[in-house]
Amino acid sequence: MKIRIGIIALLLAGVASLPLAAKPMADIEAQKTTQQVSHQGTGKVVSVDRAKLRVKLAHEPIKSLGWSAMMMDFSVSDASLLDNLKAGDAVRFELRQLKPDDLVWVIVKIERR
Ligand SMILES: [Cu+2]
Repeated sequence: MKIRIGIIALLLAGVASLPLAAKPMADIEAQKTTQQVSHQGTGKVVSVDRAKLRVKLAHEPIKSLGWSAMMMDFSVSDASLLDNLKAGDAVRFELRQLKPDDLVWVIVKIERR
């Protein structure tokens, strides 16, 4: 009798704790993925400013952002992204916002193509 009650208690504890532990985590993950939208672009390096962590690109249109082709400066999320870049390189890159409603798009990935 005691054993059976113990098993039932264990089962109830397991059933009760699973959804409680799992659901908030799932919600947090869902929020992260919706906030971290990224956009892909291609273009050419015009200049690299390693001190300011910036790169000037002549980028092709980025349809997902409604941007036409233009020349502009981008900040990079990490100095190492600029390591192998020089003026004239054809590149593909990925943009993300640091904060959800930020208007500033930062390069989080860039590679020669
Ligand atoms: Cu632009």
